[in-house]
Parts: sequence; C-alpha cells; structure tokens
Amino acid sequence: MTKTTKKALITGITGQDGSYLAELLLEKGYEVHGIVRRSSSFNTQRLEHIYQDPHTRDQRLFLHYGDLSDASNLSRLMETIEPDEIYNLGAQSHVQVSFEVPDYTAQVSGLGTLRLLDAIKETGIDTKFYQASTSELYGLVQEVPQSETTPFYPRSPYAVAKLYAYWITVNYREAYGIHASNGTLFNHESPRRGKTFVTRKITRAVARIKHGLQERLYLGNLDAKRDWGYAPEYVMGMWMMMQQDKPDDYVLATGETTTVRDFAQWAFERADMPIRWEGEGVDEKGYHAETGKLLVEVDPAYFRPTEVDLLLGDPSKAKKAFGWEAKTPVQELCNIMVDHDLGMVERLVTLREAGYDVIEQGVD
Ligand code: NDP
Ligand code: GDR
Repeated sequence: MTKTTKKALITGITGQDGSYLAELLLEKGYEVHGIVRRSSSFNTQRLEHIYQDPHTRDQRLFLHYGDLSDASNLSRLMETIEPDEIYNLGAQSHVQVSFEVPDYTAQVSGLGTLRLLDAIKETGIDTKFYQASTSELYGLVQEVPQSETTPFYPRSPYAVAKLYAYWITVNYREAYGIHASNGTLFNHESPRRGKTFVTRKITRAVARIKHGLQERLYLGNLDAKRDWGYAPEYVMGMWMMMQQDKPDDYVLATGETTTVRDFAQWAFERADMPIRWEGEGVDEKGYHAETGKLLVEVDPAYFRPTEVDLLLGDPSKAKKAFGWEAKTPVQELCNIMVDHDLGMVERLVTLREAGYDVIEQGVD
C-alpha cells in the first residue's frame, strides 16, 4: 500500500448509494472502509460483486461492524482508519417508516451525524466529511424549483432528523473549520433501490405481474411528484463535492418532475401492459388497457400523515461549481429498472420450472 492511497470511510455502505459509491471509489484507487450493522441474516447483498475476503492480498475493501447509534465505536473506527474522506450515507432512510419509529430515526439519521462529526473533532483527524442531506428538507412547498436558498419545512420525523443533521454539519464546519459539506440530493433510483421505495416497488411488481407471481399493485398517493434521477450519477456528484477545496452545500437533481402515476404508467408500458386509469382519489384504479384486468389499486395504508407533494430541484450551483449534471432522463431510468426486474423474475421462474427451490431474494 503506497502512502498516497486515499482512504474513505462510508457509513451505509450496504445501501443503494453506499454500494455504488464503494464501487466508484475502488475504481478510483481508494482504500474503502465501510460500516456494517450486525444482522441475523446477510445484509451485504449489494456488495457481493466487490467483496474481498479479509485474507486477500492487497485488500482494498474493508468492512467493520458498527452502528450510527454507537459513539465509541465510531470514534474508535475513526482513530484506527484515519480516513481522508468520510461519506455519511447511513440512515433509517424510509420516510413512511419514520412515522412508526421516530425516536430511532432521530437517533440514527439525526444524532448519528453529530456522533461522526464529534468523533472527527475529538480525534483531531484531518478528513473531509460528506452528509447525505435530502430534498425531503423542503417538505411543504415554499418555492419551485427548490435550490440551496429555498427555506426548509420538513414534513416527517425522517426529514426533521435530517434537518438536525444538515445544520450540525454546517455548525461543525463554521465552529471547528471541518471540511464538511451537505449534498442535498433529490430522489435517485436504480435497480439496487430498496424494494419498498415507490419506483422499485412499481418496477418489481410489474415484473412479477407479468410472470404471474403477483395479481395487483397497491399504491398510496398517485399524485405525488418527485424529481427522480439515476443513483450512480449522484454518487459521482458526492465524490466531486468532496474534491472541492472549500466545503459547501449543493443540490443534486435532474430539474424534471414526474407523478407516481406517470412512473407506474411507463413501467407497465415497458412490459407491454398499457394502463388506463379510472376513478379519483382512493377509488382510482389502473386497468390493463387491452384486457381490462385490474392492475393498480390505491391503498390508503400507504398515505402518509403529512405528505410532500412536489419536489423539483435546481442543480445549477453544482453544475457551475464542478460541472455535475444528471444525464439519465426519468423514463430511461424507469426502463432500466423494469428491464432489470423482468430479468430477475425471469431467472427466478426459469429456475423454479427446472425444479429448483429458490427463494425470490436469492436472485436479486
Ligand atoms: P438505503 O436505505 O438504501 O441505505 C441506508 C444505509 O444505512 C444501509 O446501509 C443501512 O444498513 C444503513 N443504516 C441504517 N441504520 C443504520 C444504523 N443504525 N447504523 C449504521 N448504518 C445504518 O439508503 P440510500 O442508499 O438510498 O440513501 C443513502 C443516504 O442518502 C441515506 O442517508 C438517505 O437518507 C440519503 N438520501 C437518499 C436519497 C435517495 O433518493 N436514495 C435522496 C436524498 C438523501 P442496512 O443495509 O443494514 O439496513
Ligand atoms: P420518498 O420516497 O418518500 O420521496 O423518500 P418513496 O419512494 O418512499 O416515496 C415517493 C412518493 O411516492 C408516494 N407513494 C408511495 N411511496 C411508497 N414508498 N410506497 C407506496 O406504495 C407509495 N405510493 C405512493 C409517497 O407518498 C411519496 O410521495 C426517498 C428516500 O430515499 C429518502 O431517504 C430520501 O431522502 C428522499 O427520497 C429524497
């Protein structure tokens, strides 16, 4: 290992963004350290293709047990690893779930950031810090499009926790001179997106319906609008932010917004199941335009106590500062995800037809 090899520490390495970021940093020659939670079942599926056995010579990917709720663990890891860059992507990241576990969400997604920043301050290591901030901070619409100067109005325990994390990042930058930046990222998706976020829930259901594994897709608010981009491009933006001489806060977004209904429409179309919509609100239903089969129904269980109706970002500051731009239009993103999920379900069905007793998760 040469002395010039940069070291990165990623919290949330097992998540969608963490896995893409680890890949990117390994490609760039970094030594990558990730914090993994102990779990009774494997939670490292997204890292399988880059996993290195600890006995491998020239190992460059290291996984450490840890948790954002455990300050002494974070401090010890910081001291032993001495990373040049820290990417804090770990979070209880599901907005609806945060209404069920608000205290835990605050501990992890809010105070977890403080624990990391304080460990940097107390250990005195020379490192850069990236905070995974979110367009959920904008919440109740104040201004469209939303930029770095738009006021925040969080609408969920998740968003309130992230508001704390945003400001504690700014505070430690100003108070202690830490190179700490907030990336305020709008929704970004991929075939690695968790299966309970709406885009992936839709694309996976489309594939399962196509192959007869599921009858129908139940959704919540079809009118919600999101600025959806492609996750690998966003982790590149995180890295670019960290290469700036001065820390700052930046929005990453596509500048386009789409309703949940339109995303679902495109996804079914991609799998040759065009939809026609009938009814309104809770009674709205999506039928197969040709067969008349009921494919989409609204289930109020998925409505949130307080909703974020419209997100549309203005990424011009990041473009001007370091040339970052989203490249994949949302419909292409939808196609990428549907094609992936169709392939996944096809493999599953083929294996089952051949007599193998495979569980669905096994081929994801
Ligand atoms: P995921 O939900 O896919 O991943 C979250 C990661 O955090 C997982 O690795 C998870 O581990 C880990 N984690 C959860 N709880 C803890 C804990 N107590 N201690 C340590 N790690 C923990 O999220 P994404 O990859 O989509 O998002 C990455 C970050 O960016 C998150 O902070 C999210 O809030 C934020 N964000 C995401 C956006 C998006 O559109 N994807 C947009 C804006 C911000 P495990 O695998 O064990 O569950
Ligand atoms: P979001 O993503 O809340 O924006 O947070 P999600 O995909 O969960 O919801 C997007 C919108 O779709 C509506 N919706 C549904 N959502 C889910 N999950 N399931 C449904 O069945 C459903 N039906 C309609 C939601 O009401 C919402 O309006 C994501 C996370 O990655 C956060 O961590 C991140 O900070 C933000 O994106 C930016």
